[in-house]
Amino acid sequence: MRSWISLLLPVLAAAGAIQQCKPSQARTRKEWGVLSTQEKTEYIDAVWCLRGLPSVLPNGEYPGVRDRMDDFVATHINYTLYIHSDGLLLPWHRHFIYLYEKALQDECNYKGTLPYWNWTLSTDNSTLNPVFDGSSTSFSGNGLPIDKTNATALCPKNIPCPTPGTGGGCLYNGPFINWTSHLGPFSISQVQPYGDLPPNTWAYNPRCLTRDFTPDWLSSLNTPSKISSMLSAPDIKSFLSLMSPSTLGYVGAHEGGHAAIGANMLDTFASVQDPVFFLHHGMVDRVWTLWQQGDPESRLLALNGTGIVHDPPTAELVTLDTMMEFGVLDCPVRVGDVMDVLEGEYCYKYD
Ligand SMILES: *[C@@H]1O[C@H](CO)[C@@H](O)[C@H](O)[C@H]1NC(C)=O
Ligand SMILES: *[C@@H]1O[C@H](CO)[C@@H](O)[C@H](O)[C@H]1NC(C)=O
Ligand SMILES: *[C@@H]1O[C@H](CO)[C@@H](O)[C@H](O)[C@H]1NC(C)=O
Ligand SMILES: *[C@@H]1O[C@H](CO)[C@@H](O)[C@H](O)[C@H]1NC(C)=O
Ligand SMILES: *[C@@H]1O[C@H](CO)[C@@H](O)[C@H](O)[C@H]1NC(C)=O
Ligand SMILES: *[C@@H]1O[C@H](CO)[C@@H](O)[C@H](O)[C@H]1NC(C)=O
Ligand SMILES: [Cu+2]
Repeated sequence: MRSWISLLLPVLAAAGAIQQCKPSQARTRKEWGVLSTQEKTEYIDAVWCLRGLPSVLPNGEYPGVRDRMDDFVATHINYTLYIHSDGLLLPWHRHFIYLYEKALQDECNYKGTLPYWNWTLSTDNSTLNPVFDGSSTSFSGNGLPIDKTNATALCPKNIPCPTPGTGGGCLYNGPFINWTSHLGPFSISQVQPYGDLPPNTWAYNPRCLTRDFTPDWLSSLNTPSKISSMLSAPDIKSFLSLMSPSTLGYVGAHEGGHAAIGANMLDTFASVQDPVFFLHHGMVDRVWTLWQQGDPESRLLALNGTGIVHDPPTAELVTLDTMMEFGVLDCPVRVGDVMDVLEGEYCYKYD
């Protein structure tokens, strides 16, 4: 038996079936702000490139899917009710943003890695971060201010009610000023355990990309002290209670980032339509990775929660053998195969 395996190993390795990640060769995902002007431009160009490629999903069946970017949007919509506020949030989104990074590299010749948005860096009441300064090397800034007279305030149960945002309308500066959303919008009330996909889920509804900067969310949920509490959380359950609690009405740093950017980014189903989604989830994945690596023995394979949004009591707990689906983006993937960013297909680290 042993000799069989040792005979087979070089063959498999040569065929590419086994690619051992050498930690010293892992590629580094960096904060947006430390990239050079050229690196930023290359990333932004690659995102526009993906937008220009044809979708894999057939447009006849999915009218709102117009391009390769929308393959990612539609896949996320399709699995939304299984991958949020539960035990699949971290593993599913880790693989999802990896597939996006790979598409930028393989299909758009992007040479860099997926950047992330450091929630606590240079946040102020107008820009959140240089990611959003509206310059030609940003992700564009806020949306235009809209009348909020009749808007209903979004008030989670575990933080003070945030002051309403300062935007709400279309982007008006920066590289994504002409970016369009094609799918949705969907309502938060459609995010229900054991719910169905909303009616007309795949309808084509072209419109501008919107944002509504609401910094109060960050100052409650994504502060340096919240991040250090997360990094020192004794177990995955307490980690998740700060990152993304599953109880309905409660929020964590994951929700904080979405809500601080606001508008389209607050659309649980279709938030992927804002290209900055991937920088926010880069940070979510980074904090999870740093936590895991802080005590690999107890944390690397730690899971808690179910595979149904908001962890209803009757849903099954996620295990390392739970399979996750990615539609046309990839074959189903075992949760156990995404736990280590230096194993299997992965070979990356964060600065
Ligand atoms: C994120 O920003 C904070 C400042 O608020 C800083 O202390 C921390 O080192 C930053 N992390 C990275 C990776 O840039
Ligand atoms: C942002 O802060 C500056 C000074 O710190 C203040 O002048 C300005 O009014 C604030 N803007 C908003 C929208 O709160
Ligand atoms: C707010 O609601 C009131 C009462 O329904 C209505 O008269 C008003 O036009 C609305 N304002 C806006 C800005 O939508
Ligand atoms: C956005 O579209 C308008 C009108 O089509 C055009 O004038 C403008 O140059 C475009 N801006 C960018 C950044 O592509
Ligand atoms: C994981 O979470 C569930 C609730 O979703 C809870 O019942 C269970 O005890 C937790 N398990 C661990 C090991 O924390
Ligand atoms: C949505 O999920 C179902 C069930 O896994 C699958 O059959 C279908 O192809 C998926 N559609 C998309 C757009 O990912
Ligand atoms: Cu998501």
